[in-house]
Amino acid sequence: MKTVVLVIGANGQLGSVLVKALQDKFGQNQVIASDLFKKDDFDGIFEVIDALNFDRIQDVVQEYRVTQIYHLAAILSAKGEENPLQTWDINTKTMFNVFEVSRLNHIEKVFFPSSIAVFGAGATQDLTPNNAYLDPATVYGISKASGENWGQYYYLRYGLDVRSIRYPGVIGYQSLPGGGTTDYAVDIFHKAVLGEPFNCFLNKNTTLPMIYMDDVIRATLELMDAPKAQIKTRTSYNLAGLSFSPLEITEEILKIYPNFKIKYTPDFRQNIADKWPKSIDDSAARAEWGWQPKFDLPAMTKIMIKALQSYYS
Ligand code: AKB
Repeated sequence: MKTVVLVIGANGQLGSVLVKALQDKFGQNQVIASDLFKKDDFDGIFEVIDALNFDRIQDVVQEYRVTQIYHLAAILSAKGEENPLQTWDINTKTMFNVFEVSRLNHIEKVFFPSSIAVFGAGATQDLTPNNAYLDPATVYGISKASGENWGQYYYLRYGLDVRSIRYPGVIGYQSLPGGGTTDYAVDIFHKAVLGEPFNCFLNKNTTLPMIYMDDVIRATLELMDAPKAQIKTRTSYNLAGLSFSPLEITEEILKIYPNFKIKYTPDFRQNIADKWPKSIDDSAARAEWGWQPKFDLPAMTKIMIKALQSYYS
């Protein structure tokens, strides 16, 4: 059967880059991008979908004979704390809509992103294992921990092939993050290239797991391509790219912009970051579907700065 992919949340930081990667892989006519509105510069097939609307998702799935769904829409960790009950509603209702539409329409594979936000104070922070205790302290984290388990439930109960990765903070030049605790690590590059000082909302020694965009896109496609028999982890896979603190990324930036200035004004996001892992044990992803990250901090910094220099010039 011809692969037809529906991406829900295609305007987001990851979605906008993933859609292009999927178009390159399957062809533009086999990728349906969707979000609450269409961006003017979007190239390809686009359908407006509010993922809270079950019927609308199902209509698009049936119209295009969709075979795979990537459900990327969610309210992230920091933004989600502004209105906890609404965040829970949106994150879980959209997730159930996607799982139910997928079950009822015999979708071949579903990608449900989870996050390092599923971990809380009960998990060891260094090389956090895949099966660590999950006691998330944000609504986003609770919704992702629950979503992972629902994904496994749909797999065990209905045979729906749901696959999932616990994303670290994603860093790329193509798009901006929105509402996360790791967003600083993208903003800092924009400020450096613009020659502006940066006010960091985390303190300088807050080490968090991050990943460069090319690595995370490749990881997502590799997981979705892996033979079903190799996917033994049906909740979600830990995925490591690199880990660094605001101080360490600043030191890299200073090698290129020696006059770059940063100050630290920790806010409520510091409390969120303090409960997250510092580094991730992703040995299950490595063993079961061959995951290998390629980008370290110096390489990523050079690419980010070069790309943003040409964007702003
Ligand atoms: C966030 O900071 O909320 C996200 C995430 C780690 O899932 N980037």
